[in-house]
Amino acid sequence: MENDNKVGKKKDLEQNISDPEGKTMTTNQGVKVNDTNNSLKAGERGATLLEDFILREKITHFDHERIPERIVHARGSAAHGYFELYESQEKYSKAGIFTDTNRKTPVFTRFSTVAGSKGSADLARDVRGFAVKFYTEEGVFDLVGNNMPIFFIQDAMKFPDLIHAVKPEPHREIPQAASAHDTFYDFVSRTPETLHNHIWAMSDRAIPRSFRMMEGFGIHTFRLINKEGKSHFVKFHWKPLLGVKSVTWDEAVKLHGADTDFHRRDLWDAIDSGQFPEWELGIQVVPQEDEHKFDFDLLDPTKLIPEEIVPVQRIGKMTLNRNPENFFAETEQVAFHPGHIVPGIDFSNDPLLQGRLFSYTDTQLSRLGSPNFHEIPINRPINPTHNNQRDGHMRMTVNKGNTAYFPNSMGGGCPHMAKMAEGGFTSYEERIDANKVRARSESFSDHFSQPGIFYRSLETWEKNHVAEAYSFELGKCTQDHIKERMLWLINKIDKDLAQKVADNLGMKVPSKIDKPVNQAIGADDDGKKNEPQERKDYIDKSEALSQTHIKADSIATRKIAFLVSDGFDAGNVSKMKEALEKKNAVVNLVATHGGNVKCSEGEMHPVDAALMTAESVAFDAIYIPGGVKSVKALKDNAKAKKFINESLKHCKAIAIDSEGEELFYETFGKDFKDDKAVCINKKPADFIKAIGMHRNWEREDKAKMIPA
Ligand code: HDE
Repeated sequence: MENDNKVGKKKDLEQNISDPEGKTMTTNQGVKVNDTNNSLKAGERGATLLEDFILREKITHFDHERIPERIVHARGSAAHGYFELYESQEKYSKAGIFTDTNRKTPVFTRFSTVAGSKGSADLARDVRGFAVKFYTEEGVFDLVGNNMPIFFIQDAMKFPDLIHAVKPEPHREIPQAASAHDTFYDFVSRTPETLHNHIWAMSDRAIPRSFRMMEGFGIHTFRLINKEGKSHFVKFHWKPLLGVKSVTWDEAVKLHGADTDFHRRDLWDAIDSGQFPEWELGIQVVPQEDEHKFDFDLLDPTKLIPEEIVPVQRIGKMTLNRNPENFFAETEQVAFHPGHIVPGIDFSNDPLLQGRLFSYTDTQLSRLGSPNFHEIPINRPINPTHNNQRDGHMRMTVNKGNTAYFPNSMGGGCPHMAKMAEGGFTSYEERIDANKVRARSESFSDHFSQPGIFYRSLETWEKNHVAEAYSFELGKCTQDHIKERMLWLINKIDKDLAQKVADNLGMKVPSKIDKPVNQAIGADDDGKKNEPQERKDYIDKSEALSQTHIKADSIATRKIAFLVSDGFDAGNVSKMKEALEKKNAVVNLVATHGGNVKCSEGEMHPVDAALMTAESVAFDAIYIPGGVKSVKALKDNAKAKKFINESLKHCKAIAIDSEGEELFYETFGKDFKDDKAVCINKKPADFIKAIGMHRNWEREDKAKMIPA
């Protein structure tokens, strides 16, 4: 069902799949191996012989198994799927994926964190990468975006500085996958263009519940080019059908220990169980003539276009429906590049995008080791490629003929160049008349307005989380002058926010900072000053920026823990299980012991997780059914009580039936009897509604007092 387009990527990859089932072991040269356990020795206890080609081959290959991890976005997970277009967008673009509604374009999508190493924890506070490779019939198109609509910096020149500042401090390689340290804030506090992306990173968007519950953004302004050669500016969006959901910071911290692979596992399990994640592709289109109609510069990647000003049109849907066969071959070796575009799509002059166009091929040369990385199965296009590029490390293609140049007559002039009518790529002919300058446009100097709009758009619970995140991060910094500069800058975004953070830090919001302003903001002394402009509140709020307004109350794929022990009420459990599974939620029996657990009817049920290995943070909601014996055993189990207290603290939905009440009241539950998401002896439908809320944030202030 996956790819019924002309040349499916699945079929293409099958040529390279190696299945060992029923096969004999061989060396890499195809010689059958009779013993892979013992090396060749001079006598049973003798020295190993150099001639042992089987040992040498095995060890040599092992010695070279690792390749350098990505310098950024090293930690990631990916899946295959397809993209379908709802309606032709030919008025904007001539690209096949945006005009042909009969296509099912194969995609490979990789999600990632940015700062951490390949083995770091999934729940780090960080931006998430959201990179989609479309294998279109006209070549590969990569949309290499993030889960936040803006970036930290405006010019590619500053990328190495940003990354060096956030990565572990170089003298002692601490901290791993965390921005909460001096060097990052030293940089941020001197580079106010970072403030917009930074406040997003302080919000709950930086600790998603799941990759499947995040938005994606192309960030930069790109161009769409139609058949007539007319250009429209475009911003790309991915809108998840499961809504945008996050965990609390306390959960994120606990998940670091409980399940470092939480997001990776979640993506894999959902696809494995047939619950395919889906995103709609949205576009914000701006006619060429409107380029200068905004309060910000369209080429500035630290700015978004509020959806109230230019609505997002949903033009198609991506479904991820197949897990990779092999992590290294596919997820690790996939090479994305914002410069991989097809006719009908083009770049804007965003100076960050322009720099990226260089970086991505360059990095593959050291990461994958050869200019032939496009031949690796996961990277090769589904349409044939022909050109005069030749040779290099690990070349796979066997090129025929004796010409590798153009023009040629000896090869019949082949491969010949494509005419435009045959789909040949031509760049948009933008007129440029300018001096060559190393400078930044004055229109890039507004750093406070959009962080202000973002903050004002959040609901109270989201604002509280932002204030707590700033306080935590700055609380981890040791240098007062860095914290002061940050407070001074936050104050420019929002005075209340700055005051809250200052109170938590036990500091004052400075009315001025010691250093000359230009030093604090990163401008130089050479007359090229881009003084930050004062905040302009050109709009008050944008609803689309708050998670609260991104409605999706489906409980599909949500994990519900049923806390049980022997003797649990069989009737309650089967009624609740049936109702939840009908809505595609995942029910896990979490018991006081492993193996099987006996219900009140005497039947044995397999335990999904024993309490000793299970943590509440791995679940979205909990259910405590009745059953006298079961409840008694749970009452004697400290972990069961911790499980309930933590779930309360994290504002999760909880259902309790019959004798289960006794256990609930032995926890902090007794203070939450009337809570909106606590369902005591209610119908399964009420519990389903409570889970659909994701969290009852109204509970948060009181629940924070639970010392779990
Ligand atoms: Fe990247 N980025 N980036 N980046 N980026 C990489 O490419 C770079 C930027 C993004 O799952 C690297 O193959 C520069 C913005 C994603 O494999 C590298 C600049 C956005 C991924 C690189 C940026 C991104 C990368 C590292 C500033 C959002 C992971 C390994 C000019 C729109 C892709 C690699 C995957 C990966 C460079 C800024 C997204 C070094 C120089 C802005 C999702 O080439």
